[in-house]
Amino acid sequence: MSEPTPTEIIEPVEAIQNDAFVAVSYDDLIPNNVDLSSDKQLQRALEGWQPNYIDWWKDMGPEGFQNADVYLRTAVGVDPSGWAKFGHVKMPDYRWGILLAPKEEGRTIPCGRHKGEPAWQEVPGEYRSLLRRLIVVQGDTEPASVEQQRFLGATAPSLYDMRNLFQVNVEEGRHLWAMVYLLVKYFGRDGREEAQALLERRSGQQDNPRILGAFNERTPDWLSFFMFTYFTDRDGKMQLAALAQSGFDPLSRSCRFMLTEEAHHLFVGETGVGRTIEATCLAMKAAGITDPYAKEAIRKLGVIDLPTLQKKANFHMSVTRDLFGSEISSNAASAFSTGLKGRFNETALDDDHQLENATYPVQRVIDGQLVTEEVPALRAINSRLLDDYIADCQGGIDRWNKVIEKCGIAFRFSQPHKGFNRRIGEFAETHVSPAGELLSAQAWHAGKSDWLCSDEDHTFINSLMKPCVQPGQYASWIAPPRVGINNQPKDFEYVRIEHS
Ligand code: BYC
Repeated sequence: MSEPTPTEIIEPVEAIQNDAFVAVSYDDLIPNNVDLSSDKQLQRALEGWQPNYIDWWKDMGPEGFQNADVYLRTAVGVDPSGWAKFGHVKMPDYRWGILLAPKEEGRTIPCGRHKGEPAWQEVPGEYRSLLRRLIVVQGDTEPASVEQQRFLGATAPSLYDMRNLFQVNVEEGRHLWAMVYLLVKYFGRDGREEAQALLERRSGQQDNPRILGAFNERTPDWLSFFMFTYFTDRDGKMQLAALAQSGFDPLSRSCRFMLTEEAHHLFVGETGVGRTIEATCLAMKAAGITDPYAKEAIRKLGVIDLPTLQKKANFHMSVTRDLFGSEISSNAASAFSTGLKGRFNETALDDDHQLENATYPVQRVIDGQLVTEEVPALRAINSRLLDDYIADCQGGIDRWNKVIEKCGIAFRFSQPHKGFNRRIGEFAETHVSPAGELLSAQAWHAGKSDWLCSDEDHTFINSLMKPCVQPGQYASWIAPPRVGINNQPKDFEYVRIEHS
């Protein structure tokens, strides 16, 4: 899979409809395409937040590589046909900016009780706190992921991968800027306080953790990073796509542009896991091993056996499914019927977009049985987005399976049952196997190490995490990419680390 072009990237979310090129002003301290210099009060407030952001980046951003020159992509416009430029940059000098997709003249609210009314250009007063909460939750995930990944530079399997990590990190930083802009511009004093609090919560910290569960988990190794960028960034894609349908137009425009950046993160995840699988399959083939469960023999080759990769994927899939909230949720019903958050591909769906009388099938556990129940569709909005997410995950999994099939190995990756290893929602109180059987606590504990990585698996994965920083070299457990970033040659020096 070569890196998608911006046009491919935005297709699934019909993101930027307007062809008008909206250049980004790099003359201002804060690059932007929102004419920031015309609003001095806002400009001052954001320029006041900026040094705190840089302090946070230096404290909690990539550890040890702040002086390295990294081949980064910076947005220079929001036009799908040419919005980014590439060049070596030190990360703290990255020009984090405020970028909104172009305004669609005449846009109307796509869903809920205000459907068809002109999209809001200011915060609708009666929905202020719900809207602020959605923006804060979205914003909180961005610095959280940077914090989770901050130690990975030291064990990068190649300069190519190290560069991709840092690209993802700076763009998550930019996504934080996107939400902070909305808070500071539209929510006055409490918006400024929330913007500050976004820099104060810390992933995994007991006293002041990040808001959502998965963002307090550790990302201890590169395999976790690739799984995270495939599965958890995909929650980002789905949630941003739903927020891109917001009746609050500035949020919609922010999310539409964020989606173009998100596509690269998904690419990093899909190809990272795919290259790991490829290295395993090729090493097995060269050694004449056909049994994917010959764990010890496979691990001796310096690659990760496929069943362990499935276990790792099981963890990331289940933790990420929790990010959709409870399947049946009155919060989600309010967000939809107020018009603040739509569904995935809202405008393309063929229904009344109000759902007052509609139902949606939700899987639940009732009296110790798995049942599918028709639930009022408004209350099942999270469940529907989760189903859309699970369907969206399958494409990459199918492509991974093709790699294995090509090598003639009898193993296929699959998604565990929706209820597997859940902490939030309908299945939080039950144990469900990957195959979808309801289990006693005892049976769950007996099977757990077959379904999720054990300490021993983690120790093995960790033992492979040795840095590989010569241009063009790759660690044993991961295959080189097919194509370089921006078509650079195989031995390109993506990160110049001599000064870091
Ligand atoms: N952990 O009715 P409920 C991304 C809370 S990822 C902890 O079940 P609701 C990215 C919930 O906050 C996308 N708490 O769910 C990816 C609520 O608390 P309050 C991020 C949880 O409200 C990779 C209570 O439980 N964006 O961008 O319908 C790298 C009851 O809530 C969790 C968004 O999520 C949890 N997993 O939906 C970088 C979009 N789940 O408010 C970035 C914005 C629920 O009663 N957020 N709770 O104190 C939302 O749309 C909603 O807040 C949620 C929750 C979908 C997350």
